[in-house]
Amino acid sequence: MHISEAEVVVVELPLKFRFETSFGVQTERLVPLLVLRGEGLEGYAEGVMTRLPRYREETVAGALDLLKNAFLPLVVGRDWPDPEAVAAALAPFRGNPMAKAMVEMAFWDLWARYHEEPLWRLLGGVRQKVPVGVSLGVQKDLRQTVELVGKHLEEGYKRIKLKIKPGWDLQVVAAVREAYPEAHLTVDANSAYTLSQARRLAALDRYNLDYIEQPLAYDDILDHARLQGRLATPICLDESITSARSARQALESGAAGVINVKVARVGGHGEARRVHDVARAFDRPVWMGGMLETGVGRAHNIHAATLPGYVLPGDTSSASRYWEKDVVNEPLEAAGGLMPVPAGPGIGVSLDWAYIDKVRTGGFSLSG
Ligand code: OSB
Ligand code: MG
Repeated sequence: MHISEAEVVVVELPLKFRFETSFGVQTERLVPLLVLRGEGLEGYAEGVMTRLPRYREETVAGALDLLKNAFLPLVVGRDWPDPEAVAAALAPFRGNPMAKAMVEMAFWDLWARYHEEPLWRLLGGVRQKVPVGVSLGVQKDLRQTVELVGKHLEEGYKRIKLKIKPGWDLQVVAAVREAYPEAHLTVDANSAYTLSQARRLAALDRYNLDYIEQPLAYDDILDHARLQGRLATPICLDESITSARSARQALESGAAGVINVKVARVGGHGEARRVHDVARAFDRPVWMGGMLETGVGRAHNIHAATLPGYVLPGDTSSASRYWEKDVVNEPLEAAGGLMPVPAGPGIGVSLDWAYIDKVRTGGFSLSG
């Protein structure tokens, strides 16, 4: 199918909560949205890279430069047989999977709409509701944390993930575990520890966590394998998994027992599906992560999480937790810990242009 035009709109959205992790505090998101147009249709994607490189190396400014000067000039004005061909055209550029994912994911949406199919069906999904939990940032104190955990368990969320860092780890897990002995609990360190702190991390073993997410460096595999040798709790890798190859290496080396898949972190739906397939070949579970997405990225993630290997609850909780007002018209709300897949062709959401124009801070268009 033909791509005739691309439009990038950058919006700035205030978060409803202060999201503190080991790598910083987030109170808003700077979100580049991509619209691909062709055959009278539109496909959408959002960039999950951060303003500053605090999660992985990618930044919004870097992505905008690549999109404008390299990726979009290559894909606009041409015919594409399928999403794999678009991904293959971008593959010679090194790295930058999040920027590449914007193009690939928008094309998947456009492609699915062109075929009048929901995205999940083209991806090979097997369910129409996906199990979800929540990711809770570092709070002011233990009492507030326990209260917040209770609120989300009452709402039906199936797993609670607590952000930890040195000095905010054992005591918070102990307090939450004491209050909720049966809850599915996990922790996410976002690379705040080193292998020399293995004993402190091993002290988490007694709290019956489902897994410990990304304790060590954002680009590390080998030290995680060493650490896993000293932990009973499975390690879940997030930042370190940027491709099916890194997923294979993590599982082969024993660096991870679980993988957090983020479609945009690994370069798009094609690679996310290959990560999923690698994990299945190792008989390991995956779950769908999140990057505080708007309805655009959230809808993509929900569709991708319908594949059979997504057996653990993901981070794709209700959009209304994050935004007073979303950039899409459709509400994306979980009930009883299950997030329904948006219906209709493609990702099943439409843009609220009136709101987008209000929060827009920049952008550009390109036509072939
Ligand atoms: O490490 O999973 C992470 C948010 C931004 C960047 C990294 C992470 C997160 C989250 C929140 O944990 C996931 C979400 O609620 O979207
Ligand atoms: Mg994480």
